[in-house]
Amino acid sequence: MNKLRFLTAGESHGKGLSGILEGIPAGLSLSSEDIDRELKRRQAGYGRGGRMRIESDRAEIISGVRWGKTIGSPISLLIENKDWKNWEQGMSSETEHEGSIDAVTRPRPGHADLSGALKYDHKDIRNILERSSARETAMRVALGAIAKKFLSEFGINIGSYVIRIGSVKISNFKFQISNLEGIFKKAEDSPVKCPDEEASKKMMALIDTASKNGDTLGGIFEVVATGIPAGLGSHIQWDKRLDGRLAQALMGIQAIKGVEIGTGFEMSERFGSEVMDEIFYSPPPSPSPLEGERREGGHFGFYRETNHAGGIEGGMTNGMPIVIRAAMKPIPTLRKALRSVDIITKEPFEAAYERSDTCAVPAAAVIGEAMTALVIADALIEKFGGDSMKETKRNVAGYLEHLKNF
Ligand code: EPS
Repeated sequence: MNKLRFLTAGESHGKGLSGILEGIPAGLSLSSEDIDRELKRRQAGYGRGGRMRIESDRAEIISGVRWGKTIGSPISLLIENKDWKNWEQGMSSETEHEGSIDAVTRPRPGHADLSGALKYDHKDIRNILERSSARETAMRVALGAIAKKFLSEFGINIGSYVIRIGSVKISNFKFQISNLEGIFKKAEDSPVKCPDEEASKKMMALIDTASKNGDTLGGIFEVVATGIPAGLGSHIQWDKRLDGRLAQALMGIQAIKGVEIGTGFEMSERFGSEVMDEIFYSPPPSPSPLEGERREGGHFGFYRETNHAGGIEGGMTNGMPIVIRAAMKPIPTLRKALRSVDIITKEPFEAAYERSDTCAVPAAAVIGEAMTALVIADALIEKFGGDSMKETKRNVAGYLEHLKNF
């Protein structure tokens, strides 16, 4: 069975991040600009701290691409940490530099610090925090950019926007498929990635207040994927269900504590008759759904007028856009003191401050897009296989023809 899989490596203040993506068919056009554009989007966003002024992420393609096209072998990437120059001894792999910086012995509540130190038997929490840091998400976004490029060849597009930061919620907002491009564009123009201008201003003011108070903020973002044919994922086994796979991917982003598909939690408060997406039919466009105009959920005849299910029923895509929401907790590194206990002296103290961000929800939305792209690309490759883009496209076209004639 064909599969898309990836790994990342790298510490936040180490030399850099590396990543390997295996399973992209041969013949996909790919340049480092495709990747760097997404890296830049991740770095933007109001509420970031001093580190973002140091880094300006760029991916170097190490393997898997020749003369602008993938060749079918694993694609590996490198992203340099510019901050490394300040940590060359403190994060060195050489024994001779041992002890060149003080050990971190004060675990920050809300971080991986204490559990990681206990589990890996480290008396220096830096050995945990360097990898648990969200710096690692730069590589996920880079690999996700490749998945996005791959999906765009099949008319699948993924975007995101922020709908809440702290107590400020988006208003003046109605999700409309026909208006999605406009929503994405407005979000891209907002410093907090929120398509509502008024709410954006309030969100920024709240971030300023949090920053002034030495505090931090979380929020909620929404990822939407369009152009997806019915039938990705499967109902036949728990680990094949696409909603479960997406939930894991989104929940696996640092600081994400809740994931919802479609109107998830809200649905649970309503009657069944109010929240099922009723099924309609109108003949598919001629000559072929691939060439004809695509209508979300309707380009193969069957369509829905609502999307409470968020594009997934029975663990399978149903042809409607996939809509996922993820809740990020406030960043746990804060200047405001929190009580904790030193792991060596066992004495209580008020948690030590490390430089950090005030709010990273806009960045998390871009990371959410990347993780969504990697999962959907995996599901597409699993269903259609193909070692070359030509073969995968032929397989997809054959399936779309089947849907049309169903
Ligand atoms: C992070 C802490 C901050 C963030 C970092 C994630 O870094 P530092 O400890 O160097 O100030 O800026 O995010 C990034 C470096 C990034 O590229 O997003 C953490 O502890 O998770």
